[in-house]
Amino acid sequence: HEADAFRTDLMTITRFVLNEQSKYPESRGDFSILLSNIVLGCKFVCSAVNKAGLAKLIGLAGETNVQAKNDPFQPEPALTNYLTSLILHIHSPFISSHRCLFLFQGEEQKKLDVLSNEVFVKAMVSSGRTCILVSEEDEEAIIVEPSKRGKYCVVFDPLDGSSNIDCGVSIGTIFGIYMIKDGDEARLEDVLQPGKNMLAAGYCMYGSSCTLVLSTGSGVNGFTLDPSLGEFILTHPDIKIPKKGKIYSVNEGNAKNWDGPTAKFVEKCKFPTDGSPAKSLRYIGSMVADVHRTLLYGGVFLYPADKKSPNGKLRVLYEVFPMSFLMEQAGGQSFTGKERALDLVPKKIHERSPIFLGSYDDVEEIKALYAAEE
Ligand code: AHM
Ligand code: MG
Repeated sequence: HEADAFRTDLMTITRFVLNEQSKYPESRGDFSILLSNIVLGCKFVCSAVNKAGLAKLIGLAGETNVQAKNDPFQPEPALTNYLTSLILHIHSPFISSHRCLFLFQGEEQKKLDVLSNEVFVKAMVSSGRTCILVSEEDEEAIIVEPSKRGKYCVVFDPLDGSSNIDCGVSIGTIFGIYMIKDGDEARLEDVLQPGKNMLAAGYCMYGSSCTLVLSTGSGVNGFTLDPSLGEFILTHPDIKIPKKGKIYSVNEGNAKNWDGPTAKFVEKCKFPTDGSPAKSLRYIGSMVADVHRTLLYGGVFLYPADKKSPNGKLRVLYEVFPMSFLMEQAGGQSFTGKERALDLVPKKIHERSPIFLGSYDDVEEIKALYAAEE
């Protein structure tokens, strides 16, 4: 009756986090509350992302969309009504449905990232457990007003992979959590800390299923959203990345501007000289999806420096650090071309860094190529 037990005794993310919490008798549950608000944000974004494709049709019903009027495809009024009610169905304690509809209308579709940001900021502030928030969408850090302050700093990219939004390809949310001693004295320096000081990190991928991957510093666990329950269920306990992989993942369109070690590494992936088989190339262009595959199947994901962008593209605080934290917790490595990524000390909240992360042995090879260069 193993199968029965599996179906009826579900390890939800809430139960999982409470179990973890019970290991620390002195804990007052603040972290669990913060995390449940992050989970709520992810569920909201997931629901919005799933409806985004339909939102284009809704745009046809509205008066504001110029493009739509010239569109030869005009849906039946009944269909339009049905879709409108579907979109209006997005209930949230944070945003009125009217606002949602506006954000979803035709030309405004890209605003999904703005909507996601609003949801996350509000979920974080209303948790009463945060003091500083850094979002990829906001130029300045948000210092939470004193009456709602707690001791956690959250850095996040509410909807990463913007180029994939309009074509329905996987996108995701990335987050990292720091803790400070005294929330009352929150300062910007509290988030300008090396990634190794993070308490927890994770991402949620809005793909063929909605998957949340989390580390609180003792391994990595993956949860899948069961839409019928509205709960994330533990589906990938204790994820370990294969020691060596068969896949490399990089935007090769930038190859002409790469530095020597990056170019040599990719060349070796395609034309190995040690008798091993050539690696396959997989590149989605959504960091969450590319890293998720790397974590499960092994291999290496890189966004290196190039002549045009000497610091690469990806942001240290809410892209490089959380993903590096997860990689190390899963037994892999993460390297900037100069040092262990988690040792980096950011000077600015939106700072960028080159990044090479994935299977231990593959990153070891990259490190050797950079060492040989010196
Ligand atoms: P974004 O913040 O505009 O979404 O950019 C971040 C994304 C990452 O998800 C992805 O790894 C990378 O940009 C892909 O960049 P490129 O299109 O240059 O290959
Ligand atoms: Mg991003």
